[in-house]
Amino acid sequence: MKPPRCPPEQVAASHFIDGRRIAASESHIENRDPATGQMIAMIPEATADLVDSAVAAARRALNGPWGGLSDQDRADMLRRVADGIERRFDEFANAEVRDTGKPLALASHLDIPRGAANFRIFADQIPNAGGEAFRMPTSDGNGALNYSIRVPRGVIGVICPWNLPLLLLTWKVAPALAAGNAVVVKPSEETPTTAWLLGEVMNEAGVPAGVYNVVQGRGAGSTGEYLTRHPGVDGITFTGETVTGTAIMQAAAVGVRPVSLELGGKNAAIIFADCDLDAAVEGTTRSAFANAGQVCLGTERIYVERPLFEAFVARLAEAAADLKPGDPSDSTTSLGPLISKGHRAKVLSYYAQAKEAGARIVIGGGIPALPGELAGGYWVEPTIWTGLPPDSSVLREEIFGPCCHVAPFDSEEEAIALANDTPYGLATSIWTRDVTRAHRVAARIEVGIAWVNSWFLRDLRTPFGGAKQSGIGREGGVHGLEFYTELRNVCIKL
Ligand code: NAD
Ligand code: 6OD
Repeated sequence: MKPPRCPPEQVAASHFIDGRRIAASESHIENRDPATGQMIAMIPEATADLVDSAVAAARRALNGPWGGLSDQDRADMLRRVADGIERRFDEFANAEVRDTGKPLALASHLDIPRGAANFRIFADQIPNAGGEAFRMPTSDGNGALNYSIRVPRGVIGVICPWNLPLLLLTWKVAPALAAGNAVVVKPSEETPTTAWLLGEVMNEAGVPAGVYNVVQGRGAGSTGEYLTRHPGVDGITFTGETVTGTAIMQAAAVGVRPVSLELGGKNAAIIFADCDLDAAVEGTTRSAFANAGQVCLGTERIYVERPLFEAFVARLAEAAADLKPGDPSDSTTSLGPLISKGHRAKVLSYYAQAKEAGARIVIGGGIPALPGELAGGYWVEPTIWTGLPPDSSVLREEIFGPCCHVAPFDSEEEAIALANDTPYGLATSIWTRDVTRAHRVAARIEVGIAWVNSWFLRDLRTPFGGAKQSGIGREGGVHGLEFYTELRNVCIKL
């Protein structure tokens, strides 16, 4: 099924405020198809006044029927939203492919199913949002009952990136709504469509107007900043680059609003010589190249125990050579383009730096030749390097492209030290048949998520988030409740 290359009026995402599509705006942003570079739509950009009306709509919803709903009613609504995404599955998948250029197969297996699953998992978590209660003695002998309840935080500003647009947006919106908040979402300016489509699904599911609002636009100096600086926003949840997270934290400091930050990574894989080589190659190929390397959990640094080093590099290079760039809607395509011309320039600058620093380019390093209209897209070759010094910018900075560096190690201690030698701390994957070693290493890697003999294997009830400069807070299961609710201590003298 080929996603339509529609005329702009058919695909133009709009703002969604108070249950209604708002298309008008003073300025617009070009939305280009990353696979071809062609313009597919003009997206309206929200002004400060429009952001203000979205925040006001969210506040009205909190003070209206939404605030009075029972937990069960909210859970039922979230399940209807999940059903609605599944009913319009193809529409969501095609929109995601058009906006991101990712292969339809990936959007259909990961992004859209997770979009629906996120609403179901957090609907299931609502009954677990209880507090605690204590009987305490008092001097008059009557005692007191001291307990805590969780109350919604209020209006939540949700700022999302472009790499997994629906997945990451719903990963925030679903728990926010489960906890009884109202949201104003700003999707990435690169990927505006599924956030807007979700507004229609919210209406179909009976979610009251104003609970879910979308404002389209850019970040710094524009819509994103208007939202994060808005005094009517009670908390900000953000996924994106660490440098942007720092700016958002500063904006949130005004008014002492809490933040939840899921930021960048420079993730390492550690491959021990006793691993199942086939599984390690398959897992590492996915972790380095899935979504053209544009996954925050992706592996850009690979450390292989020396006896396996040459064999591993050869097998990884074979797997990378098998990746097939092409029309994202073709079911045989396994590698999409990068998101934008600007991002391709950034990734290619690291390809140049690796070359200058004397890396051995095992495979790739350039731009693939693609036929027809695909020639105008933002493609790069999957690339593997060896031989870079540990202080190379290529090994220290997040690239966010389909590329990785492989280096040998001689001891467990050395592997741990290499993996930890980064300001980031999001995820790692450890490949070994020695279970004791797996536990030992997982406990010492400074990350939020350690996978053993797997990658991106998720039980959505578990905590997700980064250590060090990869973030603040945990999402998932009951853990996100820390951010999406305020704990209120009630003490009743008996
Ligand atoms: P980005 O930080 O450039 O942008 C993310 C969002 O923030 C966009 O919607 C953007 O418009 C907005 N924004 C930018 N500046 C802003 C500002 N000053 N105020 C308010 N909003 C602002 O990130 P990106 O390029 O869209 O995404 C890629 C990055 O996201 C990578 O660093 C990746 O590692 C990270 N990421 C992290 C996770 C995670 O879970 N840790 C998940 C996905 C992506
Ligand atoms: O699986 C998730 O819940 C999650 N937040 C994934 C993030 C991927 C980053 O690109």
